Amino acid sequence: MDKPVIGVSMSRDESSPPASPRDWIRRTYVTAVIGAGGLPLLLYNELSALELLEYCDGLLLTGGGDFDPEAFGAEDKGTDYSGVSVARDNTELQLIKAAEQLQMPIFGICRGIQALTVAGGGTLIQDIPQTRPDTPLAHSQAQPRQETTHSVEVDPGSKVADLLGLTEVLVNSFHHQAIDRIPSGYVVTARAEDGIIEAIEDPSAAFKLGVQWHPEDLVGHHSEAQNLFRGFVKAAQQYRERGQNYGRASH
Ligand SMILES: [Mn+2]
Repeated sequence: MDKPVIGVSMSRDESSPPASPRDWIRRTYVTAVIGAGGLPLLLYNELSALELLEYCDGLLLTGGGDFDPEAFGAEDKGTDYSGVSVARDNTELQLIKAAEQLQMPIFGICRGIQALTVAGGGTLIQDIPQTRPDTPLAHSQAQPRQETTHSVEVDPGSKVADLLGLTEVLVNSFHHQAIDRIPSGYVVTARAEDGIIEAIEDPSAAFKLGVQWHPEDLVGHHSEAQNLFRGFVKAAQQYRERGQNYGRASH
């Protein structure tokens, strides 16, 4: 049986001086997609990667460094500039736009939920410790990636609750930014107990959602994490079966 192809965005190392220029990815994204029955296609940070999207049935937006605040019309108020890659920002924003036009399933993780936010005209809290010094939660945990450290309350009627099979879930947390203004077309479907937004989805789409935690690192440790990838890959399979992949039709 042919597998749905999942386009997976990559990090770009913009370290200066660039000792060894590279686009890279943490392997757990790849293994989580494979484990859910998908075939990952790594999307490098050049605009020609948009041409690869026609071979894809789903778009996975991975974690990584901060967006340039200019991308959402803000002044820098605590962005980690060492993590900013304008090439990555631009590539991902165009990938999202193209995937939206195709009505292709999209799943955003950590920076990925923030990418969906910026693409949808929302804004970001640029630094949680600076903006919310009162929060008792450590959203940048020091524990290993597969360990859960805070809980998230999930909207019972949401797709993310349906996939998780839970309305409260323990998550890992590796972010110092979060959604501020909600992007148009989305609803908030999960929050941490301090109110920080932890999931959004577009209720009008077959599969267009983002989570602020890192389920790819919880696969194999917490069964509900794999369910998010299964649901995403299943939606990609349905997209493929509907023949919405315009590339394949012309090859
Ligand atoms: Mn968090």
